[in-house]
Amino acid sequence: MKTLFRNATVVNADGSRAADVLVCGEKIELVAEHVESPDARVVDCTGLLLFPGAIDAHTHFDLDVANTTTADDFRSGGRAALRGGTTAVIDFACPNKGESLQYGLELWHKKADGHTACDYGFHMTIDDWNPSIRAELPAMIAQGVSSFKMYLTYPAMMIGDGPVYEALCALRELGAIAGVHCENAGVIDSLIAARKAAGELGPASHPLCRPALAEAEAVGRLLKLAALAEAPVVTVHTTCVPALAEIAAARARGQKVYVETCPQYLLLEDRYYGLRNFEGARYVCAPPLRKPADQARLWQGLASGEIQTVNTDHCSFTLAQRDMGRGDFTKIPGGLPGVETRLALLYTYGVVAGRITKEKMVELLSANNAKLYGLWGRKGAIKEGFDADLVLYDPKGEHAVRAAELVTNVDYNPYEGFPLNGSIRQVWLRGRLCVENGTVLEEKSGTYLPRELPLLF
Ligand code: DUC
Ligand code: ZN
Repeated sequence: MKTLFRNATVVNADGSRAADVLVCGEKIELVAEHVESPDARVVDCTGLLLFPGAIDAHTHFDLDVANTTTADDFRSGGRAALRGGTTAVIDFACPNKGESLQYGLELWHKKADGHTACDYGFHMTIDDWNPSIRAELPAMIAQGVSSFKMYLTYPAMMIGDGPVYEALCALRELGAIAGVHCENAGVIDSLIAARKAAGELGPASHPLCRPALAEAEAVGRLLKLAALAEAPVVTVHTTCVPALAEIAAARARGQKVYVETCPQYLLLEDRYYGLRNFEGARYVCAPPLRKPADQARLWQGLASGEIQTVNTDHCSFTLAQRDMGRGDFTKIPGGLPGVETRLALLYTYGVVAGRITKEKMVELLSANNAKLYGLWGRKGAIKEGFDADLVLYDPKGEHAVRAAELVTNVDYNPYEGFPLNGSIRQVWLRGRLCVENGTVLEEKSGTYLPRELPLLF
């Protein structure tokens, strides 16, 4: 079965062009100024932008956090992703300390296989470090897991500086890469104890206990560990001015550092934690939302190329789940929904606002994630031989984010009421029409993506 996308503006990271795109089966067969294919069904793309399917390389579906489980599992999360123009997610498989990586990988396959609407791969969390975990790394890579996650905070996850250094050495030897959550655990604990002692137990205390400098300290330390290990590394959900200064210093030393940020750090502010009636709880995530000056610096970092990817850290909880933290802000489960709104937010507040070009948006959402996470050649561009993952975006019109219209499994949205420019008309996954005008047509069309080693750039 062939499909011909006619008269599109095809947007890739390396340029845009007016073109026709011929899809045969799951793959893009031809991109050219004018294509004739009499047996193909034709999709008229006049006036539409054609983006490669976005990749969200930072989601947490069906994850146990703080005595509860994220509101979105692979069913609802995959559906929300696809509806938002994200045709592939890379979720974090997360064994508990004491469990093998293989156990964690199989558990995540059970959660996802057979009922995910978008394609999916897994990063593996290293929250324990010993000879048997080290010995499992090649088997993970053989099963398509070429990226790993480590934490410099959270007692249940962190492994300490020595093990982080050793793991970075091991991953460098294997050609894999780690993304690291950078916040200083000791400083956070100390600040939390002080707030509790002062009886300051509401959400307004949350950002005060996780200051920008505590993130920057951990970023700086990680980058020195990575320098010692001679390893490339990713700083995930990077939020602030001082963290970017540490990254610039490491690059000046000659290090390879890849930087991820998220829409919430570009668009939402720490003053929201002070909202009345416990509304601040809706925004609890780690690291926390920062200040307008940090937002401006992040946008500048996107435009300048200092930041390579925008992913969501989608980790959703309902308002009832958030209520678990009434009376103790440390018990509010942390994380925000985002997988369904990322593309339209970046288009509106990045491209239409003149902060980034549409080609840069595709680089941040699709191409760089594909390269860094071993999917390039299949995902991340509208090019011959790549998967036919296509988003037809109509730049005309305006609407607003409304939680009630979204399929993400939460009863609020942190961007409620934010105006959006344009809308997603259709989403195609490997040559199949899966979303049309907001309706998800295919619920289980996603397949597991075994990934190659990172393509360092
Ligand atoms: N931060 C969050 O806010 N949620 C999930 C994990 C994380 O690092
Ligand atoms: Zn995360």
